[in-house]
Amino acid sequence: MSVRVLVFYTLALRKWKNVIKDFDIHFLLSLKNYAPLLPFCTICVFCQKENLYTHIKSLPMKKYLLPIFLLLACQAKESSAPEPVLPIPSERQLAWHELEYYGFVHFNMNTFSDMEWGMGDEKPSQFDPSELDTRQWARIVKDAGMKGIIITAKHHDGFCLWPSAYTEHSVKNSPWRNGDGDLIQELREACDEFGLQMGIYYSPWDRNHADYGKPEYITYMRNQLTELLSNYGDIFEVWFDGANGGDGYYGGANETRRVDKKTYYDWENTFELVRELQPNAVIFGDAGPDVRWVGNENGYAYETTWSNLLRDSVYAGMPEYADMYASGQENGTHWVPAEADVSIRPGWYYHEYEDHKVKTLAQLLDIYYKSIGRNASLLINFPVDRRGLIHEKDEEQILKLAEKIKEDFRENLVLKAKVKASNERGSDFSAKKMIDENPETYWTSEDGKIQSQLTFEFDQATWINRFMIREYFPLGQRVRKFSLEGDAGDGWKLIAEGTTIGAKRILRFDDVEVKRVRFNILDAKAEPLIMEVGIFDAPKLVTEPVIKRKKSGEITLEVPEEGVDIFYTIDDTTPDGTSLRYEEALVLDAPLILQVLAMDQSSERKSEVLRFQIEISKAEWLVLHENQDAEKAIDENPDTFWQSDNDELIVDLGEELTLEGFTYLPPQNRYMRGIISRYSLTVSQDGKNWKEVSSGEFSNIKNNPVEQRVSFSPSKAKYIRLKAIQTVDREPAAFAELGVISK
Ligand code: FUL
Ligand code: CA
Repeated sequence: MSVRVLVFYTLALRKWKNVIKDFDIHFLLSLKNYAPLLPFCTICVFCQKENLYTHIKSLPMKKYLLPIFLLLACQAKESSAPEPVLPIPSERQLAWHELEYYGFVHFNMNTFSDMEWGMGDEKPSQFDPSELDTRQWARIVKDAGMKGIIITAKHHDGFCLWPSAYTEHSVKNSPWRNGDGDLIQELREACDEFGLQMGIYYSPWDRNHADYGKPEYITYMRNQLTELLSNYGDIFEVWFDGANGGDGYYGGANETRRVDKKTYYDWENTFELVRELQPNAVIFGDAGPDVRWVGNENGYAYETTWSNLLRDSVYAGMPEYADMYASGQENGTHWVPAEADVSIRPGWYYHEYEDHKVKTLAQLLDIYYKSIGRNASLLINFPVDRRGLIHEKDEEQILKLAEKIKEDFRENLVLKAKVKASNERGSDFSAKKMIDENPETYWTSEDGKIQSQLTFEFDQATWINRFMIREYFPLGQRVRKFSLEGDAGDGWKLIAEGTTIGAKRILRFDDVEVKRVRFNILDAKAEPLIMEVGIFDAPKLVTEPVIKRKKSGEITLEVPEEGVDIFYTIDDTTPDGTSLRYEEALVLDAPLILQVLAMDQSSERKSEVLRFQIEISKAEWLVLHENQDAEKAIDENPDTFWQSDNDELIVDLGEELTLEGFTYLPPQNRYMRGIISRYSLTVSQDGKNWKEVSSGEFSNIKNNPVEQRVSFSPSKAKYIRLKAIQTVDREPAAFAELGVISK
């Protein structure tokens, strides 16, 4: 073939490629094979030729057509979709992946018994919400941007939220709706009204049922699942909890009967039943089979998170699961993606004493980025309260998160960039497919080309701090190593690096100004497939500073994001951007009032102003107890405490002061023991002669274990002694922190 002919072919091919860009290439190819069989010319219906073949024969340039078709054919072969890399998701898993974010509701007997794991001996009469309103849940969940709700139909204590025909331990024997209520049905209606999906949590472990541990219980469980999965419409997820107190830690009604978690539930047949009744529902469990537990209850997935799992090595409730399997395996045999579950409060169930412990926006945002941003779905729990409502504080926080997520992803800057890939597998898989906002299209490279660079170039220097990337996972998860670089005009600099991508990976980094961004795929199991890329410039998170104090008296103020400034005053005026700027730890001449404010000067956003009463420092204080842990009662750390075996705490203040009151912080850990409810406070100038200056009760401290502030008439003291007259649980008195109010 002469060079001229070759050049001609190439040019002709280019032109043809443009013409047929939007044409189905397979259709054209089939024309080549079947043209003689067609009754008339399909391409040019007006040419009156008998068929395409006779048309081609009549063309003057016909001798070039065959080579062109051949070249096209080669081209077409090259741009056929790559082979899948197993394992790949099933249809039901694909549908589940689209949800990404949904709500959990823990509401059941524990709400009324004030427990996390009820014993199973509770009475149905205890279940009595006063204002239960599933529409309120659905409205909040919807406003939060979530796509569904999973409800604890039956928890470990065995109480059922629907009137099951197989037990008396259910709503039908409760005062709620005079025993005519069906909470699952009410939730179904609310979900339908708000366009949400509904999922069912069902605890296999049952502390109430007399047959638990025997084969009869398995029949009971299947009967109940049949009710739940037949009578309430489409269920998107069936959540089987792996917890089982039979591990020996917790006593309970039937704990004497140990079960073999691997075999007792006969999962194979139980799953088959679920499949039969709800073929589209995914089944959640430690070992899947469809969706797996992330291995912690903090809502975090791991930097490396594979959707692949060595599923046959895992069983629900296995002790080594979290360490060995939770992050998935590159060589995992089955597609079992991770779901991160976390409660918006410390407990899964509502406890009034956690009203002051609802997660902050900074914490929730962190959870969002570390779950959805790390190839997991996110399931945030609302401990619905005794009224039967999501608590106002929980609502406020979850809506703040929704607002912030919207803000962070408001504008996808990638749409303003020119995008290029180091290699493309034909026009069907061009780099543009990563920014066409179509989840069905993707960029990929030619066979064998694994290491790749994706470059995004802006017209002008642009500030960025988030990079989002998604693999086209229907053909398997592939990428095992990547890096992200930015160039402001003076060469490429590393911004971030990592391992897995999966369904979605979001990289969060400090603000950087760039003209170009380059995403390098350094290693993958096969040709990488990228469905979507996003680049964002999220506004800074401006929340009130967190204050911390050391025993030395030093005060530090912290905000979650760099670049946000803190301003403060100590003269009782309200701080603003012209006040003292916080730069290093403060040592202040207390007592005084410290007022603080966080501010992002670039956007002028401000936090609320916080006011702290700063008391004299504890630097010179001594606890008069032999026990070395006693120090924890005055170490200015709210998370440490000391439990005193004689119910009292004596402190030497180091100098004589005029006191006007004292403060007491009860323990703040999850299982607070020894909270003082009635006390006596005595003071002394010499450590020998004591005088009581205050006594009484800390009302509601059990339900609201916040710092207690008590005033008394001014008294001189070098020593103080706080003695418990009574503790909430009759345990020895515990002190997280003792403080004074001085003149
Ligand atoms: C755990 C249970 O023991 C907790 O009570 C809660 O339901 C949580 C979601 O799962 O395994
Ligand atoms: Ca402490």
